[in-house]
Amino acid sequence: MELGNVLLIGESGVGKSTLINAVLKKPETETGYGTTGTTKRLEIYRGEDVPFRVIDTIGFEPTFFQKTKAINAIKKWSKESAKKSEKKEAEEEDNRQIHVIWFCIEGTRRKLFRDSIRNMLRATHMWKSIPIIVVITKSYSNAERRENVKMVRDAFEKWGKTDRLKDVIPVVAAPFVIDEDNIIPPNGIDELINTTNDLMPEAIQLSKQDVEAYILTRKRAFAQGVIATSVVAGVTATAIPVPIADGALLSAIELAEIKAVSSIYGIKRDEKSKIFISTMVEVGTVSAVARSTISMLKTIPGINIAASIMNAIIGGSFVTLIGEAATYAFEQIYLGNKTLEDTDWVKKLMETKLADDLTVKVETAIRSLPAKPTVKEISRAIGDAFKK
Ligand SMILES: Nc1nc2c(ncn2[C@@H]2O[C@H](COP(=O)(O)OP(=O)(O)OP(=O)(O)O)[C@@H](O)[C@H]2O)c(=O)[nH]1
Ligand SMILES: [Mg+2]
Repeated sequence: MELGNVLLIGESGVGKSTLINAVLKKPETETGYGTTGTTKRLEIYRGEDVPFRVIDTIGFEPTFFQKTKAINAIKKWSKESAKKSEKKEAEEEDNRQIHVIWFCIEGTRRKLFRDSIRNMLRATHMWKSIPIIVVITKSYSNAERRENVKMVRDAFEKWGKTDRLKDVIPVVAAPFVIDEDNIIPPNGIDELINTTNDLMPEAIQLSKQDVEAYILTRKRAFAQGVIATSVVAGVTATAIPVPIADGALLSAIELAEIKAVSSIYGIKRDEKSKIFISTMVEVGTVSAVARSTISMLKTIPGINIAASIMNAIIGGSFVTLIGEAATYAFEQIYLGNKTLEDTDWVKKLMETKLADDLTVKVETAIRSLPAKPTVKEISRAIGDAFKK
């Protein structure tokens, strides 16, 4: 497939690599492009099922010299292809025209917005007809989003470049853990994918349907990320030599997890979603089914490990199971197959999941662990056991 090209610029540490990982499914770096000069300045990524590659500039530092070097590498990359296609060589890879530029700025450093934007505009003036999307990374604060967007728009106006600005998108590219009971999930990536797809040449654009399907796979990946983060919190909280009486220890973590997953699927915070979510937490922590599952797991025959480790594995497994149930439930709502009013349905869904083969998963996790496992090792073992 012919691919479009997105040029990604932004100073070191703003979150370019994290953004690429959020947007692209199974990102891989392309090899065989660079001559030695360019390989150090560019990293080119492509992913599955998406019609564009992303060109990450390395060393796009504040100094003019560094920026020039980074930009020259891109110019060279583009030109090389022009030469090649003149010679009718490398026909399958000759499309090196930039279609969109993503300007990355960091939401938490708004004092720098105006100067960063000017720097990026200057650096990319040779692509002056190419549309720009400003990506405001690390947009953890909802309250600041609107004002940040406005500041970006004002900056473009001030530098007289409003016509180049296609969109300003605040994003969170990886889960941000404020506290074990407060996780901010990825956000804004779907809009970025949509807008970028729209700016690709028509011949390679994904259809509305395909872009929706692609976004759904990204949402699933984000939910997995939230689950992995929550599992670490769950394992940490339960790795204490006190028996879990009723799973109540986990309810704060599970609540944060379910809320984060719900937000990935665009579920609004209101009375209905509150009831739906608390139903899930209740079944997953203090219900009769949860209790009997916990006591059953604690007495798996033939297992002899420290009570604290057993607790941690059970805790982490519950968090995983509930995260997976939440992913499924909110996806069904997102797709319009279910509604937030279907609380009986979700209750049953949770109960069925709990009654399922949790024992096998817990056993698998236990057997793969060393004698004195760390939180990280336990969390990974649980993740692997659930993947099977
Ligand atoms: N939790 C969270 N962390 C983020 C996010 N975006 C960036 N970070 C963190 O910010 C730091 C820098 O992010 P990178 O993606 O490496 O930034 P970069 O722009 O690629 O940096 P260079 O490669 O040095 O130019 C890392 O510790 C990331 O984990 C985000 O959306 N969520
Ligand atoms: Mg990077």
